[in-house]
Amino acid sequence: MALDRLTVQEIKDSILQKLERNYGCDITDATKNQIYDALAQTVRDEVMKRRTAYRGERKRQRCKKLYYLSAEFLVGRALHNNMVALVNEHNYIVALRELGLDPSSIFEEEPEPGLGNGGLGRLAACFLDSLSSLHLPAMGCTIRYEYGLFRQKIVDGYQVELPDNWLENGSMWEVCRMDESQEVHFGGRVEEIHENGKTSYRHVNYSTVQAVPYDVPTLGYDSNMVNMLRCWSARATKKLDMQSFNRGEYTRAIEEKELAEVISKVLYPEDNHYEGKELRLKQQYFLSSASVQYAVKDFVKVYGKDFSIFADKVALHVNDTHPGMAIPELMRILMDEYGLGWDEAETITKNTFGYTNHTVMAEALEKWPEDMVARLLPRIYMILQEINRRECAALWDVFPGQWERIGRMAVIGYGTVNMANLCIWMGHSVNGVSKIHTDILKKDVFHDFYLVDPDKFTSITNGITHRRWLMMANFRLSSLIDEAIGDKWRKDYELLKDLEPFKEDAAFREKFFEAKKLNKARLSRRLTSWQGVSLREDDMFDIQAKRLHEYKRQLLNALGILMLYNRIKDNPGLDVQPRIYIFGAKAAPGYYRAKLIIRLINEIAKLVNNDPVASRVMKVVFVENYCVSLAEDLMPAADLSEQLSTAGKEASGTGNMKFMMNGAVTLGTLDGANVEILQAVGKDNIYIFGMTAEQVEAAYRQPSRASAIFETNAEVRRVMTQLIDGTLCPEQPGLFRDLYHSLLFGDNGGMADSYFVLSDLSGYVKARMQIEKDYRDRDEWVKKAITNVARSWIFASDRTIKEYNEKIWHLKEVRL
Ligand code: 26W
Repeated sequence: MALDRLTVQEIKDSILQKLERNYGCDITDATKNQIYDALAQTVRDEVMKRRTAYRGERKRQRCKKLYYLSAEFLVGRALHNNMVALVNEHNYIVALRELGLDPSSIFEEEPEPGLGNGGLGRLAACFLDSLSSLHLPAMGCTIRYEYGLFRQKIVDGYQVELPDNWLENGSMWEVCRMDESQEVHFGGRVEEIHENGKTSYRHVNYSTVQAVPYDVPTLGYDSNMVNMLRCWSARATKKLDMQSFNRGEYTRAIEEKELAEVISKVLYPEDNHYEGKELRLKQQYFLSSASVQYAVKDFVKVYGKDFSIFADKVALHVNDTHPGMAIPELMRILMDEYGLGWDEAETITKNTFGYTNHTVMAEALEKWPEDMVARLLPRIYMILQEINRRECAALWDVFPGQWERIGRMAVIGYGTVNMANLCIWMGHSVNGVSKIHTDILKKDVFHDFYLVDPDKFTSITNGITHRRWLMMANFRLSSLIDEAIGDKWRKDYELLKDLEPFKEDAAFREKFFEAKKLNKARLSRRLTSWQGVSLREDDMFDIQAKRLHEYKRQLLNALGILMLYNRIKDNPGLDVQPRIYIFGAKAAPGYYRAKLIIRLINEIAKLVNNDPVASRVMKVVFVENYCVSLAEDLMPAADLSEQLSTAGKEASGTGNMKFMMNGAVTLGTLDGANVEILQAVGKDNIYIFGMTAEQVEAAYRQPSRASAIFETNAEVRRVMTQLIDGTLCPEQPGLFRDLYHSLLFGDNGGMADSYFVLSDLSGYVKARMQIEKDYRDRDEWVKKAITNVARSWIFASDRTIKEYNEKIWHLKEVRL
């Protein structure tokens, strides 16, 4: 049963009516924000109607439900996306135009919820979108951070962080469910109780934080299926303690309240870097406990206390180890609240949990100090100890006498609680996010566990939702695809394949090229209003957009640009393809070197853009505050996608897929999903350079080649010298000494150039020169671009979710 779509007239009437009712104004005197409100309410009504139609259906059909637990959900703006899901974008756009409004300027009124750092959070959002569109029952669970990821300003070339107060004016899309609040307990101690020959445990003297859920509906495309993203917000349970307040102890009364509420105050801005902060552990347990308590209650409501079928009806998935405390939490609830024995609880838990690993960076793996866990979560700690005791005993049978190995694999060892070990040991499935990443997990990071139980390990390559990243972000290309192959690909992503033959059609190629150019113009307009820079639409757009990290090697890109600049200065007649180099990247606020690289890029931009000769063919732009909505403008405008990570370090990457789907050609290393992009498009439609993961591994065991490269390669020597001779930032010639030093000598006793920037620089610049040449053959280039779009179906998150479902979750579709 499909619900009717609103007509243009109905949409206009609804907007006008809401303006009148809510604000007592009409379209002529309404502010943009009021219009956004009226429009968003109209769309929300339509989404909620579908929610009502679906409501209760999953329970009636007694279907299994997935809880996808993730400390981050980077959903992006909802308004336009929901119009697309309602398959009514066209009518909405026409209605807005007929009211004399510019749709995109209304969309920009919506604050973007920045509840994630990067890849992992955005992946969770794409997954929920696909789950809904595939009619699979699921709930996303996360934290409703009052402050999302910081907003980035560039001041004098440096990154400055500003708070992201995205909830300042409330959010249109969330529904508060006070009735489903949960209590989460911290601190206190555990009492042992002996009764009728049985031992049980009681947690006492704890302090309580209330977890209040705010649900955000996620509508499936062209369907009535709505899955909820549940965002838990922390509240003090006790209203202000009026007695102590009256006694004059104002500050203590208020302090207690704030201490509870600080838990959901702010998202930690570190990406791929772990620090054992107590508040972070509190956040993680808060999310885990509230979500699992709810999942169990929801199960009991439908199925009663027959826990033997729990794992058939509930799947819990931990997105990286951050919500891993959900594992002992389920054990606790089953044993302490429902009286199950250890063995039964353990079997259920193991059959319920799946775990995805998203990084092999050693500094990102979570290990909590044992005493911190013991103090903050005493009952959970007891359970972890027992898990550990049994694990070590079991491993002793597999690896007799191998204490060192068992120590490495232990849930508790060397004074820390090792979260990855917990998630692997206590779950039924572990997966990597690309083929090469899974291979590295099996061979290296989790090799010991792989030996014990190889069947537990699977590989599922990441994906992105083509609805947001193609249909919504790139309507020009999307309508062109409709014209060529019809619009069935929108529901059935595999049909994108059918686009491939159109690369031989000259008229289609021309239109494709024009669409790209219009997208470049759109980006240019946005950047003009954003930060006052404009771009030439005829130039090649070369973009690297992702978090700033040494392993992602923005430095390689920057040094490559400097090298080309030198070549042009030496030879002003050099025939080069005009190109705009665009960077978008946030650095973790405490990551000194990453921030210095941002400064370097901005100094290179100054040098190049102000040079009369170089600026004719080069321009360097650092876009401020890279976020989801900026990505939606960047990807469709790109000709070239820079994916430069040191091989073996990037688990998958998903930006690479977004660029590809929008017709950008990849320049990348054999890392993460780049390997599979190469497989999909063939070597003529991608540019691969640099060391392989095996070569990188071998190089760690050899002395560094950095100084040899420096000594033998004059061009490398020159750019290196420019880092410290005042070419860049003459006022502060020593500014980039740290970068120079780390490349040539390494950090305190470590290896020089440990991310192999110098080793890969020549190969990188060579590949760039080849691209120069190839780009000028427009026909051939556009053919490559079309091939990339057509074969990007492999990287649709619908494909990814189908694989998760077949291998791990086993959910059934709920159809009305
Ligand atoms: C505890 C600190 C911390 C914070 C975030 C450690 C690790 C993370 C994330 C796991 C980092 C992350 O986002 N990883 C990215 O996950 C993407 C989705 O699978 C991959 O595409 C990226 O390659 C990976 O870097």
